[in-house]
Amino acid sequence: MPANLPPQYFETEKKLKTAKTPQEKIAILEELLAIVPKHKGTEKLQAQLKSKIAKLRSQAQKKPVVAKRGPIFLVDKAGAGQVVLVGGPNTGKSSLLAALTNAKPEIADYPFTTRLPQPGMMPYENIQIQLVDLPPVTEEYFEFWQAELIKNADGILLLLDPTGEDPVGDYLVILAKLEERKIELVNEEVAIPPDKFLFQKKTLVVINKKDLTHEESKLRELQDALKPNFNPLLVSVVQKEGLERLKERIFNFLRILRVYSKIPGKKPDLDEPFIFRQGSTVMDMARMIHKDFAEKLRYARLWKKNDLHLQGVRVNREYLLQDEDIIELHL
Ligand SMILES: Nc1nc2c(ncn2[C@@H]2O[C@H](COP(=O)(O)OP(=O)(O)OP(=O)(O)O)[C@@H](O)[C@H]2O)c(=O)[nH]1
Ligand SMILES: [Mg+2]
Repeated sequence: MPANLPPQYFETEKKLKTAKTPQEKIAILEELLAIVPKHKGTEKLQAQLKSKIAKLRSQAQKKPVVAKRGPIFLVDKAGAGQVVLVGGPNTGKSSLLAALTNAKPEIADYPFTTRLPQPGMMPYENIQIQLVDLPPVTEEYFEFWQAELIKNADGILLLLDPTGEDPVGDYLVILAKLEERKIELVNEEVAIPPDKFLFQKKTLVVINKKDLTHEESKLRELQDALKPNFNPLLVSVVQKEGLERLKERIFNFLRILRVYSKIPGKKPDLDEPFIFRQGSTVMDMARMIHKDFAEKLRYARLWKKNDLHLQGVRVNREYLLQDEDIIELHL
């Protein structure tokens, strides 16, 4: 056991003894993982915590009947990124999933229409982004597995309805419920350190039902109540207003890079991009293709899909990839 753990670690660790369900244990272990300082001396401890979490997750999935607080539903990631739809009842989450993806969720004007997570694929230019519809979050209802899905996602789309009785109150309830599970919403610009990934979630706020929003003051009140630098997008899912802009915002906030691979002397395949996150380098691309490539890589040549001036310029292994780069690896 490394000596330099903060006192908070041992406080939290005590809770493990009294935790009963696998879900409770997972939550505590995740907390511990976040507390552990990230350096060489704690690598073993971090690995142990991660493997305990993985074991508990698979147990919980195999034996949903034993788990007192119910099963864990996880949705395998697909496409270039996974975005979960979070919001109160009737805010239009399922309507949005139906409008943007191939999925056919149940939509109705009563609350709790959605009971299980439902994924759908949203086409965006030459890639697909996965959206996952969830049951609503309310004061009384926020299942353990919903929080788990949110923590695992690449981003959150928070849907708000400004036509209800107390839109600001509904928003604050969601923030509070997420906070109970240690999830903090951050705006699109915040750079999240890797060890905070489970707990800080990039959030795009979408205010729906623009077509019914006639009370300017109520809308402004809701906008003012949002955390600073949340730049909400006003849409009407039913009238398909603002949806193209929304798709663009989803793509941008995921910080996706599409990179095309090119073989010397041949044309690149522009239909099948490799997907990276901002901050990836030519080395990461080589590693993804083959581990030998990463070792043997000497340099790369770069083309830009939309810039004819930059043709086959030589870049080094640390070159930071940009969206729509065309890369030829040289070993
Ligand atoms: N007027 C209007 N109605 C909308 C809009 N979007 C959704 N609705 C309606 O709002 C109701 C609820 O829509 P759903 O998509 O089922 O809402 P939800 O957020 O999935 O609801 P839960 O599954 O209960 O959490 C339905 O009657 C929709 O037709 C919109 O932009 N304008
Ligand atoms: Mg729904």
